[in-house]
Amino acid sequence: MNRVLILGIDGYIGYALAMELLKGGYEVCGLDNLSRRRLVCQAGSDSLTPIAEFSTRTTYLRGFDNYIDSPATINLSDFYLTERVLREYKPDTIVHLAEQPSAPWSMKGPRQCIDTQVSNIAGTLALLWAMRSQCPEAHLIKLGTMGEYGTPNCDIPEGFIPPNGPNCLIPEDTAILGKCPMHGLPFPRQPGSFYHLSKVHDSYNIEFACKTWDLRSTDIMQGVVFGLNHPDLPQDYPLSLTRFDYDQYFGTAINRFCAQAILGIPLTVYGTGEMVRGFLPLKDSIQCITLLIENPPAFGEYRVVNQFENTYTIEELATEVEIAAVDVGLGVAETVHITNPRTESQKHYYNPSHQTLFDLGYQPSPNIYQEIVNTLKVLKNFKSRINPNCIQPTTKWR
Ligand code: USQ
Repeated sequence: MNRVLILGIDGYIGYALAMELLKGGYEVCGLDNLSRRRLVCQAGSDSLTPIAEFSTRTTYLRGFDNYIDSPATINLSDFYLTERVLREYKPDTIVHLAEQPSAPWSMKGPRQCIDTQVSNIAGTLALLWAMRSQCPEAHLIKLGTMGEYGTPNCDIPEGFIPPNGPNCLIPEDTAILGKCPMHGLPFPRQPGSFYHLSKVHDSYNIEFACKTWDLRSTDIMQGVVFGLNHPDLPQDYPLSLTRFDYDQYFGTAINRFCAQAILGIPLTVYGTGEMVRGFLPLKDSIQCITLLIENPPAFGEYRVVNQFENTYTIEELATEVEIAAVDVGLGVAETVHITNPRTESQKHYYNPSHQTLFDLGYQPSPNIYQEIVNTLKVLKNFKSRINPNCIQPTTKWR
């Protein structure tokens, strides 16, 4: 039996992942400090999908007989509490999703920036120390981001640092740059926000803990996730639908475009819209994390996987949402190009590898267009919940 501890179980991915794992027969336990709800509220917004209170969600999860209760609302950076949870629960796998996930939030001002880096980095550090003392054999699956790489003018590899650190021998045929790209040296990083930087710092800390304490970890460089965890509106939706954010801080590109199309306001493509990113539907993210749970790295190994279905320009995706909006009867959605609030390359080379998950059996959703259609069909039931005042970007990088 694989006992999985989900950190950040109340979030967009965490809650959906918990339900899927429970349905799949895993024993699941989860923690959350409810910061996502709090920060989205501070941003003047709320989940577009109605979601139950956390205590109601916990009661619902208890209905699956393989859900294991734990002290629910703790801060990871509270080392002694985190250590106690690991001691009592003894997880085989820890899925760490419990971080502040927004780049624009981290660029809003000094308070948001410092909170982002302190809570993300300190939380992961406390977890690493607690794993070292309580469950050094567990597999840490840590949510990093494709944004750790930025947009370098070269191919982006995946890779691993084998047990015993970078000094161990690498077989000659794999020690060729490009084939075994992380043989001892992490790939150079060019993150584009203080949030993305927090994930880079995490990556270095995790890699160091694996090398030094023989922990094992998969660091997921995940692309931008979109969509919902159900293709249709489920009857018990306040319980079984995950949250969905669309505001300037916590909404991501496609999800924001969907909310804009439902409201009948222009889709906000930043700058020229030629930026390329890896994207994946939420259900693909869950499938990939499940595959990683099933296929842990060796003890002492630090493994990096790039997790996305495919790469797209933002402009292409806005066009997909425009077409889907007409198909679901929302009327014509218009796209506007607004001044890019971020400092980012708009026209750039982008060629990240993403073979590892395919080798593990990842079967991507055949059609992201259909995912967008399904998302719009469910979300249009909740049009009245969209607050148009929290959509336009006001936080600028410079
Ligand atoms: N963008 C627009 N219009 C919008 C919103 C975004 O053109 O209304 C553009 C941005 O300028 C950027 C791209 O879309 O070029 C992606 O932005 P995003 O807000 O969808 O995603 P990002 O800020 O990169 O962050 C999100 C998640 C983060 C995760 C990351 C993966 O919030 O937690 O780490 O996606 S990645 O983008 O691969 O770094």
